[in-house]
Amino acid sequence: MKYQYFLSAFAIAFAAVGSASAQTMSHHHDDHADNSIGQPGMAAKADRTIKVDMNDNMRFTPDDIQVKAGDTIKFIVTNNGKIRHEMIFGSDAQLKTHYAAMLKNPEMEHADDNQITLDPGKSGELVWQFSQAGTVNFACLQPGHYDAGMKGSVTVAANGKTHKH
Ligand SMILES: [Cu+2]
Repeated sequence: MKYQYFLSAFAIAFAAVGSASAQTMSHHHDDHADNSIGQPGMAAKADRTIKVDMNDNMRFTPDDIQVKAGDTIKFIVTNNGKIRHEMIFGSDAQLKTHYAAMLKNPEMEHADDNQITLDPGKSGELVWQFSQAGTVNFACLQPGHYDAGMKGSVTVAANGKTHKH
């Protein structure tokens, strides 16, 4: 018996899916280097732990936080929504500038030590030391969220005694 083998050659075209990777731009903020909003803290030295909930109602709970100058706060942030949210500390001006940049480039990768970005259902920690009396703002800068009122503030009270860590 004679067997014939037919070999079919299939030309497989691999369509190069144009770099679907979103334009990734990172940016760094030296604008909080002046220490006015505080600085990254160490979890081991946290004076208090504050749980913050983020939700698709575009609100932080709580959105009004009281601390004392010098306090290191461990924020345990949870995204209980179905879309991405983030908590970013800054002055009002810093947040507005940053938000404008986010609107121009929504896929902008932004990561810094003054912020935490969380996918739905995720939790994370952000440890921050508040150094000066005054107000430190925070907001979610995902496009549309800031406009919808996803913001809050930390009131930093003067601390009479010298605070040493
Ligand atoms: Cu948000």
